[in-house]
Amino acid sequence: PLLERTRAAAHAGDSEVADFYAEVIAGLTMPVKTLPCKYFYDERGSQLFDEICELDEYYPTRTEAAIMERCAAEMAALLGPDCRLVEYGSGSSTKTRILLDSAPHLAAYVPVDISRVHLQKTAEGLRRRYPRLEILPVCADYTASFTLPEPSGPVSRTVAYFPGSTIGNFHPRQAQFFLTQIAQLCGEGGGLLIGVDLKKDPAVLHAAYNDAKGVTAAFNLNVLDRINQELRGAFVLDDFAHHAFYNEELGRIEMHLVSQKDQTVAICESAVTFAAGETIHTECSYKYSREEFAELARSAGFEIQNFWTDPNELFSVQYLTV
Ligand code: AVJ
Repeated sequence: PLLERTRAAAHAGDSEVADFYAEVIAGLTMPVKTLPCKYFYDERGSQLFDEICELDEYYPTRTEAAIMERCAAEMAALLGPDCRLVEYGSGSSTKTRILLDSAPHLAAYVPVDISRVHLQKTAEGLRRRYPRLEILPVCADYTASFTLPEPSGPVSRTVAYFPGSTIGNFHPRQAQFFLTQIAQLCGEGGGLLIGVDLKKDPAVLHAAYNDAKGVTAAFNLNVLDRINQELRGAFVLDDFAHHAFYNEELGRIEMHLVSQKDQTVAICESAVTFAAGETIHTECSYKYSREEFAELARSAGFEIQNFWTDPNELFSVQYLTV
């Protein structure tokens, strides 16, 4: 049975399945059922996310890339020579390349990612494209503390890069804590270049998370399929529906999976009961006004140095210093 396998895996030092199982059961036995959004990103989920990024309705990816294209030289100048650039979650190497193309004098580029496979691929691709750049990958959960590798040459400052508005997945308290950790890692004279999605017309937000082709729905439902595959779950995907809406009071998009009937679903040796209409909360995506994010940054020990946005003020890239 799975539990024996997971125990064996945990014993072998690979506790991934055991952690997944523990978090799924913990989340689904809470009064308001939840699942951590990090589990969206298995191979299929990552593929679906890439598809989301291409959708007409999903403005963040292309808007952020356009800001990077337009302002990369200015950003690179702020990093300055001999900067150690640390990317949190090295998934989106497209935006990184825009930055690296403009920043030829880095001390090193340090991609940090929890997925060893992802990390190796990113590092290989970048080594081919930037043969003179020192690339020092770190396999770690970037929300925990990790040790920064030392480049072979001098380091003037350490700057973190956190694109994609992934900060929006954190509750404000967690975001504050996480930014504080980044400030500590970078230290005095260090900085953070971060992509932050902005508050806007709720209709635009609604469309971005309820696309006409149903890709976001498939992305949301995929987490149940992943539980079926990896944890011997028995979810029937047709018995759950994608539901995403903008919670104006809390300033966040919420994604849920709504049970379409009363049902009990087995997951390995556990069973979870759902009432018709009951939801699993699968993701929060917080949106910030310029002022709100400045306040959050200040509370974490940062000061806003630069704020770049697009003509419609949909998205922002911001440079914060310690
Ligand atoms: C990767 C967290 C920025 O919140 O917009 C896209 C994930 N969820 N569509 C976001 C996501 C649904 C995305 N982030």
